[in-house]
Amino acid sequence: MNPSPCYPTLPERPDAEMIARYRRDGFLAFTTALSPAEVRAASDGINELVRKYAFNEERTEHHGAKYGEAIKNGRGLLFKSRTSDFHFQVEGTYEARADRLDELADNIRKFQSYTQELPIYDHLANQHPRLRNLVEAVLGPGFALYSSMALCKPAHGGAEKPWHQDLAYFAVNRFDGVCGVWIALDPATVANGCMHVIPGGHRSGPRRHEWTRVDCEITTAEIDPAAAVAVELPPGGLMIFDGLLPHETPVNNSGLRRRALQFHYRSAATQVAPQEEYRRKFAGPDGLFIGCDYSRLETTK
Ligand SMILES: O=C(O)CCC(=O)C(=O)O
Repeated sequence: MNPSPCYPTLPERPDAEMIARYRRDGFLAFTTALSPAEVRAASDGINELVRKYAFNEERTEHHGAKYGEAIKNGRGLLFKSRTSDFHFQVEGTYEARADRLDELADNIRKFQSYTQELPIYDHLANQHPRLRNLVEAVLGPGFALYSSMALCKPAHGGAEKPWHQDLAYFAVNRFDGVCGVWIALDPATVANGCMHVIPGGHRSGPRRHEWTRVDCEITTAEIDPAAAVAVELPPGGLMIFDGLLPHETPVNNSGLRRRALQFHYRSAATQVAPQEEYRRKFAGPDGLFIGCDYSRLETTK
């Protein structure tokens, strides 16, 4: 597989050549974007939030109860805040114990809605000047944070996130105004499950997704793995990508965990849409929805 070329440093403002490349390829990657201190604070923050919420007074729920035990990425204990939307999911194969919270922090699969939990996450998502300039260059002024979701891939088996387009999940009224920012907190390599993308794949529009035993993923026939490139990044490296770019991260079979933060943004012109409107837009030639249909999962459980 070809490695993807990265720019060395996230500049004060991206230049026209970078933005043209983003429009053509659907992504840009920078080897250095965060300072080592920001990386350390963001990574330590994961342990801090695990110590705060795991096995405390906040609710715990089994993810599978909602999304179906049959789906690999739906398994794993879920810890939720009582006072905010923040929650995190433990890797499905890991047995969480209240007396091993740092070990538990190394076995988290997913963190969600975390930007207001610690100042470092608010800083990175909403205030980091170079990051804001990058998102503004892509989406235009007046963009807004749409979601914060981090996948942490534990060593020795952290689950894959199969090929998908993020807009298969996001109910919005237009598809040209969403981007994701993915930030490595550990070295992200092919061995521990770095990002893989199909350059230019965003330009073909929505692709058909289906539920498999692992997750909601693009139908195999609609992905050419030979066209994929791996985006390896050191801690503090960053990738920005279009909401329609097909991407995946493989299983982490290495001995090194792979934590990453992720923020998604929408342009000022992009609004959250009613489900019916969104489903009519993220549709195949027959007019039927081809995104991630949770109602189908509920009925096929
Ligand atoms: O960080 C990862 O492993 C994958 C993230 C991703 O593709 C997603 O959350 O949509």
